[in-house]
Amino acid sequence: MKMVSQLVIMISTVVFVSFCESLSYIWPLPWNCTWGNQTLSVDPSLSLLVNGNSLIVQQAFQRYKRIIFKHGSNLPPTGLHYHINSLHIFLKSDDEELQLGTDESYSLLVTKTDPHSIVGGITIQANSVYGALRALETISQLCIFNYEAKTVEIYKAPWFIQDKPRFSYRGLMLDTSRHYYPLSVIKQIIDSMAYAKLNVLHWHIIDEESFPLEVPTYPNLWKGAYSKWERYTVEDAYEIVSFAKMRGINVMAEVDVPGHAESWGVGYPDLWPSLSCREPLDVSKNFTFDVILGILRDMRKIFPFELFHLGGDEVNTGCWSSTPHVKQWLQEHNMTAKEAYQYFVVKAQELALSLNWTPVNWEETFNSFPEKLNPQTVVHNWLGGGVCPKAVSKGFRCIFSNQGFWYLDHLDVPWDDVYYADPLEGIRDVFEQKLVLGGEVCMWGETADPSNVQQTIWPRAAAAAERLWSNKEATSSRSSAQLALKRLEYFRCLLTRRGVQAAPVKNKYARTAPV
Ligand code: CP6
Repeated sequence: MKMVSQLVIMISTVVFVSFCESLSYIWPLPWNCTWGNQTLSVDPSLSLLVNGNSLIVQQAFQRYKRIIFKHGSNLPPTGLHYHINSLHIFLKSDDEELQLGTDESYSLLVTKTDPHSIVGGITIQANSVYGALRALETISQLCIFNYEAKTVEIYKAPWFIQDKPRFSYRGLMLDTSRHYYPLSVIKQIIDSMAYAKLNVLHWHIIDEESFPLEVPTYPNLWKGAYSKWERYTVEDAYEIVSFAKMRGINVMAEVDVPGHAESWGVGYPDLWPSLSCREPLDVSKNFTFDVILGILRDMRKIFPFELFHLGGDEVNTGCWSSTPHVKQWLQEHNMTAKEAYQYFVVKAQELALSLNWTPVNWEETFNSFPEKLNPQTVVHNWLGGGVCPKAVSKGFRCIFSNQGFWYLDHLDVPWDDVYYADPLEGIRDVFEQKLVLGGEVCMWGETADPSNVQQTIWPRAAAAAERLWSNKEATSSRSSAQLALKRLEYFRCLLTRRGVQAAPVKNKYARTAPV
């Protein structure tokens, strides 16, 4: 901190102190910014000086250099102090552990080189390597290619930015059961998430339509894949998890039980109550829970993230009561079909907890039997009724995904409805607010595949990403909508420049002429 205060004193030409609404558009909006009126050029041989040995930071630096100098760059005019050729990163720790709540804050200083000091150029301070990654993203958004001079420039220097996430969980859900996505597409989605500072990929791998994941303990399960070419090996899944980690993104896997599991029975028909009742999974058989435990054990080796999603939504318990052997089992155990749903969910939770995972469940589980859920449970909202205020008032943690705002397959929801939805809506108590981990936009797969998935995700996912990252006060007044729109249009262009097929921002406001 001492160094930063010295550096701040160096800034003599600051003209603004505010929430970062300068003409260098950054998305999501940083918490605190000051800037000036100098133009600096960035040397294409920009070098990295970082303490510690983090491979993640070194590789991120190389990735961002490729982005920043994508168009090539002339050497900037030499001999000037208005010329940046080094980037210093000061890390408090080079530990690469990535979990919920890993510190992603950073401060960033961009100044002309001071001949009397080792600093000057670009300086990042961060508590963790992941804060440094967020800072690199911000820097890349400040770097602008000057098509006349053919150099990369930073306008409005000196910059001093202090930034941190508003929420620790900033997710995107991807459904690979309804349509299969090749690894290359998933990787591009992960890359694009990092551009918007999203940090959790919720991988809804399996559902009723297909079972694309290899499970070594029960090798027939992926007979439920659409084809041999539309499935993920254990190595593929590892590759996704490590690719995401390099970008500061956790992968939360989901095994949705007992509903949405029809595809499991393609390889193991005993999991179906009967041929006319193929889901929910057969609650009456021990085999069902053996298979769940086998899947979870195999997946535990792949997914180090502390959260694991057990689904629990849309369970048609009527299917159980109308199947003779299940009906008999219910009678023997003195259970209604509804109680069997509770029994199933709680049992699945116990299996996940035994593997040292924190269970996440869709909100119907909380709506049906809140007092039976493990107190560690994270309640995942999706219906429109506002479950998070209720869940946190009972001490549960919550993730916000209200389908009226944050379901990306609802194509009629405009970007500004996405933008102004808030995970803390209806929660006043500060302690209860802290139980809201954040939120997630959901890209269900019925109507999306590699041909349109990026256009469906972006730009609206970016609107949610800013809600989850930025200061609410700075981004929630309807009067600032015009400015948010301009920045979002700019971010959408940034995505397309980086090869992401983001759709145009559709807006109710008239587009203004270029300035
Ligand atoms: N699949 C699963 C789905 C949905 C859910 N779970 C879903 C339901 C309603 C809408 C969109 C998606 N397709 N497994 C609900 C959590 Cl509108």
